[in-house]
Amino acid sequence: MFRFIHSSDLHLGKRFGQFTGDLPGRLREARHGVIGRLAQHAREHGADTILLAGDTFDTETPAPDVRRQALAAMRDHAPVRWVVLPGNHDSLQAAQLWAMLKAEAPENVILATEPVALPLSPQVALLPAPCTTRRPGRDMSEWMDGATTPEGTLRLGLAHGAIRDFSEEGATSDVIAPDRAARAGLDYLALGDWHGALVVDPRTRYSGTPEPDRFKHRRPGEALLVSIAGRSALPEVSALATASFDWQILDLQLLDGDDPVQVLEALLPESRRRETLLQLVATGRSRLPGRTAMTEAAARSAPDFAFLELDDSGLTTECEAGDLDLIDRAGALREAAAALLAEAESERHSAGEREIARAALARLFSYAQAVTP
Ligand SMILES: [Mn+2]
Repeated sequence: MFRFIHSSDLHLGKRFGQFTGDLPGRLREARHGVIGRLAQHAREHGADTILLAGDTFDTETPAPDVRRQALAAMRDHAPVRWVVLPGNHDSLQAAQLWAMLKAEAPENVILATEPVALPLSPQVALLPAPCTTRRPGRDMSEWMDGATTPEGTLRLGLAHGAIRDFSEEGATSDVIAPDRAARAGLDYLALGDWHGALVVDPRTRYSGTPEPDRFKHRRPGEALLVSIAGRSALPEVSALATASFDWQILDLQLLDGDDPVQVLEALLPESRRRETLLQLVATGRSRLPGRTAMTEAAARSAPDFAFLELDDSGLTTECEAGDLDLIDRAGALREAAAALLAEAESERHSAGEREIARAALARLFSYAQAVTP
């Protein structure tokens, strides 16, 4: 029985420049913390090896502290053994990075930088397919088909890149053959690149990133615990929870008659708000007062969360004369409100312009509410 952990896409050192305040630093630190969480799972489950299927580092030139502290953390968890594969973000083109890693790597860190069989034990051979450049433009796992390993040895593949339609960055030029495991007689093919866990076939999986870094995948961060009983056995795979932050997209669908504030508040998670990044996507229809109240409710709750963003660009505002009456019955304010409403709903304007008009109308509405005795 051989048992190991399959992970990928740690993206250590990622900057998260789209966020402000302390959050980028907290998210970066969480990625470093994954090293310890993976090692703890390895100890608890009796796995002695952790395969990292590429993009361990976010860039070809990670800051020295990112690189050195990652290696030190890995060393601290010996005898757990780490296998680090060059991905597309940290490809072999980053010659300086890999030279420094080679010089600094502790004994329990194996750099899988060459497409040659690596013995993980007398019974287990690892066939790595390191990315030579950011976009190799060919299937780096092809060599595995002809790789010879001793009779009876388990054959594990380790590769990084797109398969079929699954490319994290929308590129499809360097596609790994979806049936590579079968073609190369692999017992298991550990893939990286796609940031959500994904089963390609019983012997081929993407682990996804252990610490989510975007809203796209709607999956928690996880790593895979893989056990293989022998050459003919199918791998047994289970997911291990590894993330410290939750990234959630929540669909806020509003129907006529819904109270948008109630719908919003029922949707917000109760616990772990400080570790939760939320994207609320509002769709459907809402009246102007409800919409304004919902925006204000979201703004009131936002400080509880690591991040909370309300995207209401897909929400249609229903505005009746009575709603504009709440701003003013006549005069300059009323005229401005009517003009903004017309702009917010005009097909002649771009989505961005309509959004600005909508936001201005909502603001005008809330000012009017505030000054109404
Ligand atoms: Mn990646």
